[in-house]
Amino acid sequence: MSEENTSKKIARTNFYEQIEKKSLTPLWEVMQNLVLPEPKSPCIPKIWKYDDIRKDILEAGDIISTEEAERRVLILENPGLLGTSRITRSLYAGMQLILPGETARNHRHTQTALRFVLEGSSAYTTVEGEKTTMHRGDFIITPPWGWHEHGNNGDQPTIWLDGLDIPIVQFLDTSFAEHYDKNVEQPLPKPEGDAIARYGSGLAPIDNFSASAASPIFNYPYSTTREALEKMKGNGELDVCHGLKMKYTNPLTGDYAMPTMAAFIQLLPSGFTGKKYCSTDSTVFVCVEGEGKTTLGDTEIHWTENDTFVIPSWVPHSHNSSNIDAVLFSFSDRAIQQKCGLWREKRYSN
Ligand code: 1HN
Repeated sequence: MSEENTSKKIARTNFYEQIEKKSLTPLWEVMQNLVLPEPKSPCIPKIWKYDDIRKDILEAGDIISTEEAERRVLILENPGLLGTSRITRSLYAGMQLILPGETARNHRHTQTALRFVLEGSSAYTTVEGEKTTMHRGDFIITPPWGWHEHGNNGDQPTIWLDGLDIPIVQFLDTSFAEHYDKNVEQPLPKPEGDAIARYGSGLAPIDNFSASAASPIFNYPYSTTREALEKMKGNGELDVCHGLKMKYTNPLTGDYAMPTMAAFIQLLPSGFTGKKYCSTDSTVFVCVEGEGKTTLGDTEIHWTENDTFVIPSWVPHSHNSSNIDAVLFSFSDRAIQQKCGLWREKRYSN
């Protein structure tokens, strides 16, 4: 180093020490880490095979009750985000088990939750005074600050995937939570099925309602979703990257069902070979039906029923189904990204 450069360096080091005491720090030393030319997520692509983790979730049923745990969940923690309880930088995901005869008590929090049911048909969740039975493939939401509790009246375990916007709420320092009176179930002023009849039948109340932050429909049953996909499949062109991909919507606004998170369902017909694609929303996928693979450069993720996998922001990837139709559920933070004008996607020509 020249004499001039050495003295410059010393002057700068001294200056940094001087300003540090005043809680000042030079932008020019960190700017390239703050403003990247394109996204570079610490999130790592990863698959959780259901066959493998199901055993662990059931074993958790032997070692802790819902009463002790509040919610019996194994967090799907991204290996690139260890110790943060995150599956992507902005999202939390976990596998929840509720055993026959159990309840998970009523509480509410500012975090929005979604549930995607993987197994069982005898559990229920109650959201804001309406109960709904949980069936495989149902997409269920809990709005921010909505009361919710779960139970299982049948004789089989029920397992579902939870997705919450916990890291977003953490980042904004807006977490509030409270419990209902211990061991008291919330009142049920609405009969089961009221929300879907009132808002999910192409109808809406003519007055005395205002669109809230989340969709008034809180269970989007798989039976309806699957039938719609089947009907649309043979009609119209498929997207070259996504096959037939639809978003779950709030019927009152046409927006995503939740304010921060977006959720999707897609059908890849048998033998579908998707084109390469990337988007800024790191995405969690669940294989609902069929099997296939997602290719990311040299990495291949092979998925089958109930496997959960994550694709990080801005990583090019392509989906392929096998010789049977595949259905993928997915969720991401696209809803909040789009509201902030941040979301981008890129389609590759090869
Ligand atoms: C929660 O309320 C549930 O209600 C699941 O099932 C997972 C993770 C963190 C905070 C609250 C539930 C959760 C959660």
